[in-house]
Amino acid sequence: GHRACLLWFTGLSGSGKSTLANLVEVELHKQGLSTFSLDGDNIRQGINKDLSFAPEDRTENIRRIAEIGNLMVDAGVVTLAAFVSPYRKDRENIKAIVGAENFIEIYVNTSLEECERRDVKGLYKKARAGEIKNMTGISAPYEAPLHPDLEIKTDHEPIETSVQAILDFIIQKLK
Ligand code: GGZ
Repeated sequence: GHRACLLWFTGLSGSGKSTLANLVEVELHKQGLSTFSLDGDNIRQGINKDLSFAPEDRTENIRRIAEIGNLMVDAGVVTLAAFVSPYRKDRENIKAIVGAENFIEIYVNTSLEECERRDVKGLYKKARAGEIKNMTGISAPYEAPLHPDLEIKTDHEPIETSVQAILDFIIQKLK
C-alpha cells in the first residue's frame, strides 16, 4: 500500500493549479493510487457557498477544506487541493490540521502578468475595471510561500514538464 497525503496547490487565479492537479491525479490514478480532487468547483459551490472572498471568509474556506482533506487522508486517499489560499498563516494552519508529515505544499508560481494575459474567466479585467473587489493580485494580497515543498514556474515551461516534476517529487515521497 501507499501513504495517503494532502497535495496542496497554491497560487494566483489562472496560475494553472487545477489544470496541474487534474493531470497529476490522472497519472497517480493510473499507478493504482486512490485519489480525490478538491477545488473551487466542488467546494465553493457546495459546502462553502456561504463564503465570500473577504479575508476572514477565505480563512474559513481554507480551514474547512483542510478539515475535509484531513478526513480524506484518514480514509487513505491521496487528496489534491487547488485553492488560491493567499495567506501564509492559513496554509500553516492546514499543516497543523493534517499533520506536517501528510502535507505537501506546491507553489504554482505563475507571474501575475501571465495570469492576467490568460485571464480565462475575465476576472482580472473586471478587477482592473473596479467591478470585482478583493481580487487576489490586484486588490487583495498573495503571500507567496517562503519554503514550499515544491515550486513550479509555469511561465516558460511546458505543462508536461511541470506535471512530471510534481510526479517525480511525490512518488518518491509516497514510497
Ligand atoms: C480570487 C476569485 C475571486 C477573487 C472569484 N479573488 O481562477 P479561478 O477563479 O477558477 O480561481 C479563483 C477562485 C478562487 O477561489 P479559492 O477558493 O481558491 O480562493 S481562496 O483560497 O482565496 O479562498 C477565481 C475565483 O475563485 N475568484 N473571485 N476576488 N479569486
